[in-house]
Amino acid sequence: MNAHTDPSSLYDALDPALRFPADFCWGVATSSFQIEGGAQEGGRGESIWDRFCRVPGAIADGSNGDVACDHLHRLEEDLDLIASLGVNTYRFSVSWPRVQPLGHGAWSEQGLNFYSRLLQGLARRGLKAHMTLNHWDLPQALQDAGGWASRQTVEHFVDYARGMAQRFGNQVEAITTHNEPWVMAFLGHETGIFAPGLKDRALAIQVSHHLLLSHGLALSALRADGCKARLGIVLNLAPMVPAEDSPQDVAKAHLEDGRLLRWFMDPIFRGAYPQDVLDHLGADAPKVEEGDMRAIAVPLDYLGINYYSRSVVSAGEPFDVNSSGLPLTDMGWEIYPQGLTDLLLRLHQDYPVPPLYITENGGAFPDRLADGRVHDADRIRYLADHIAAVGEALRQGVPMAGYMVWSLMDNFEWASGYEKRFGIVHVDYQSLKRTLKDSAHWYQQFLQSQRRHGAELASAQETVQVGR
Ligand code: IFM
Repeated sequence: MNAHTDPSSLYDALDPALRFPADFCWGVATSSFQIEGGAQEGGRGESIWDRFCRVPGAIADGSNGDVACDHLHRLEEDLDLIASLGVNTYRFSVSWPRVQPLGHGAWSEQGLNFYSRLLQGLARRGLKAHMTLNHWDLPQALQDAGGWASRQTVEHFVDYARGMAQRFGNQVEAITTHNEPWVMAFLGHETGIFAPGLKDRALAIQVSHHLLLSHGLALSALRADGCKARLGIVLNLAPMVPAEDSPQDVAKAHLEDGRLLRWFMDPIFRGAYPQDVLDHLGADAPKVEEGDMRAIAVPLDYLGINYYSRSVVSAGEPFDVNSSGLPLTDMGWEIYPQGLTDLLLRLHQDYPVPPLYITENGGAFPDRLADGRVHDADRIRYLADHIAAVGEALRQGVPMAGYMVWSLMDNFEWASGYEKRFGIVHVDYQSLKRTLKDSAHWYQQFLQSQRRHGAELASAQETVQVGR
């Protein structure tokens, strides 16, 4: 595709027959640490990511989240930007150390006030709020006391969740407990490439259990408190594809599927960890107390899925993504929209899933800002093809409720720093100026066409009723 194609013509890349329900949720997503900045302001406590960014070599470009996109000081401008896209939903996360600097005890009024202004600003613009409580930025004070490996953090999280829901539960459509527990547990505690940078498999497994437990306990507590928001969790999932049809590769793919997908889906929907993974873990299996599994398996109002790519698994040499012939994003991830349809169909078939949201989907590409434009045709193609993949799952009966682009704007991409750009809005990190990329214009037009279609549907229904 020509890199300078007019974005409006790319709407045709979607099957014109593909029209989503009028009440489908369309959004953009961000997270606190990746965009807010203002790290030392308003009494905000230190988070594990603040600390991790100071470890030499931990972040590719040596950067940190001190300023990030300066969203803290550009709230109104950013909310206008979100509204201008024509989405009906904004997914964001709360920085726990901003609202409760030590992770327990005293709350920060200034921190709470920021989210209060955020929610009022969304409401004024007619936008629904999907609020995530934990998108990785655990208060450092809790880490110092053992972090997610300690059951006390579970208790603190439940208190934090209750405090947030009591204050804001009636202003948000949905509350997500955790974003991507797999990442926090395993990249943070087994490979150590993410905060808090630990390398201990047994610890990582225990952390994953505590994240799940805190999710379940928080949901029950919020429901007992009468919280009206819809409650759920967000998992990062991918189909595991054996590199070869050999019994070894097939077995390895099944195990990796167990470690990524079934490790989280089974306890939530079946109340038990997958036995094959427990057997594989042996002495590293988590310590589970009486009642934990029941607590985890509380019903969800929705499940959020973050999808970026498939994983190709080999029992021998690691699979070389360059050999598959599929295009890659700037993260080196294969672009494979069919995997999203496959994943959604499989979840629907294997588990009694509630309404599903794609809470993150998008791609990093080597964007170039020139003459005030970013011609990110690759990202438009990526988004169009993945939205079509969601539409196909919906057509085949999967209860899809929404789709949110990752991300609203370029931001701090964790260990990759600011080098990888996922936004549909470009951020100049010197001036902090925001510029809509072609993909943002494309999304605007796509959503406009969805609204037109929704209006046509509504008027057709009216005609039918009047005619009766
Ligand atoms: O930027 C992250 C996000 O914080 C969580 N999901 C994956 C994104 C891209 O790596």
